[in-house]
Amino acid sequence: MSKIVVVIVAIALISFISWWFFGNHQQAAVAADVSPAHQQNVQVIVDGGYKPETVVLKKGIPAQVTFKRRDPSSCLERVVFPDLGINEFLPEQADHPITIDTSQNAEYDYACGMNMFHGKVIVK
Ligand SMILES: [Cu+2]
Repeated sequence: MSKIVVVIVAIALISFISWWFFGNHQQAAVAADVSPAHQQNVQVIVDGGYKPETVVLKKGIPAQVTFKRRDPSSCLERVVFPDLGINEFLPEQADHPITIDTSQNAEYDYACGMNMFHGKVIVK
């Protein structure tokens, strides 16, 4: 009887561990709104990190990601897209749009100036 209990506990433990390591815990990505003027825009709030962390843009439609920095710390005052050669200052409490190239499928990682906080823009 106790053997059965041990086996059940072991199976439960293994399932939990594999869920923990291999399960999908990512927060949902947010898609940009496409306006009638054929332009897409999505807002990212900068406040102790990036919210949402991942945004999805439609390929082939001009796009801007508008960063709004609520966080006063200097850590998040710059946003860097290494693949796009973008390194810009984000004024506090203001909308700061950044134009993203949507001509091809891509995943652009971005980060704060010190590479501590990370986000991603997906074009597809
Ligand atoms: Cu930083």
